[in-house]
Amino acid sequence: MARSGKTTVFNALTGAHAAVGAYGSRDANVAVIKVPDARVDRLSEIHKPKKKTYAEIEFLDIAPNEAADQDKALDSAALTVLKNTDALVHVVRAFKNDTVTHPMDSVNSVRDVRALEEELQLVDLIIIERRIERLDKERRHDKEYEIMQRCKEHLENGAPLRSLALDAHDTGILRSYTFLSQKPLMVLGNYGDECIGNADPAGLDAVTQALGLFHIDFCGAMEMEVTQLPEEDRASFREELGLGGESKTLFVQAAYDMLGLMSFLTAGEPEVRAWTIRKGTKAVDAAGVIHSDIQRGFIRAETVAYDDFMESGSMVKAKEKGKVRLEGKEYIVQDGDILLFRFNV
Ligand SMILES: Nc1nc2c(ncn2[C@@H]2O[C@H](COP(=O)(O)OP(=O)(O)OP(=O)(O)O)[C@@H](O)[C@H]2O)c(=O)[nH]1
Ligand SMILES: [Mg+2]
Repeated sequence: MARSGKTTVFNALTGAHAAVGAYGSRDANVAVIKVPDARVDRLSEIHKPKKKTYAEIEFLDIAPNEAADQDKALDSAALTVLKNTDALVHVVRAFKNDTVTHPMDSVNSVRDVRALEEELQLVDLIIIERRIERLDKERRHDKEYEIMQRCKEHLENGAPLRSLALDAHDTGILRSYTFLSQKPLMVLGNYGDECIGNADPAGLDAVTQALGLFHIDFCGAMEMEVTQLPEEDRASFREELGLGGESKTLFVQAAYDMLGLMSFLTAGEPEVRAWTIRKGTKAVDAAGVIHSDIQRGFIRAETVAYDDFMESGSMVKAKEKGKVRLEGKEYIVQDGDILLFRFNV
């Protein structure tokens, strides 16, 4: 929704300096953040690599809908951007600020959460109805038709597609549509400093729980201020403001949980690096994230858990203690595994 603090939150999380309050700018802001990971830092202290590489997340901050019909948050430009994302973050206004008008004239975070959910569902429903019409015309009453009917019914009952049970085959058929209500969605309550220290002042816990959505609270304006300070001053400033833990880390954690992601690590003298994969990924597919040659020529993955490695202090000691395993293609990689792939090309 317009003026909820999207660009402010975007700046806070990415360290970018996109113009805040720039109503009517049409292009999306784009920035990449490095995923904070203490394991990468600790391993780098040990290996002293030439290069230290964190996992990355790309953020898009979409422009608001400045069309006359202001109760719609999304216009066609915004929809096009959103379709190509892995997940959505709904920045919901919870801050008070008399100089910033709310598109619906009053601040009501619970209403806004529901409104966007309904809007996403409606966008999908329109596409599905058109598709069904088309299939009817062509008399193609096939598997796709059947799934479209199920989706339609589900949406008409007021539920998002992300809560529809689908098998792998159905998911495949729906994939190219990139339905918005099927994407994971995180509600980010954007609070002003008047809310620091209060528990859930806008009542977002209950509504997000009822809708099955992830939810975090965030102090956009304050966090942006902190991000724009020199690194060494940030911690003490956070403490002074009562901002608590590192909110970028909390945000990334929530995003990883929501998407079912985790990291494995590679560590050596040239580079220490974190790689992002889905939970449940096999070793051979994890290899493919690094390079298709390593996947194709996969022989074994030398594997040690991060904690075991740290306890041992070095690879040699970890081997002596029997903490290093040789895993095959089917091994399910665990969060924090340090992997060294043996391969043949
Ligand atoms: N008091 C207060 N003001 C805020 C907060 N977050 C954003 N604002 C103000 O709200 C206005 C809009 O902020 P933006 O970050 O541009 O919001 P946006 O959602 O990107 O706005 P559009 O892109 O125009 O839809 C600016 O004047 C911000 O200073 C906050 O946490 N507290
Ligand atoms: Mg903006």
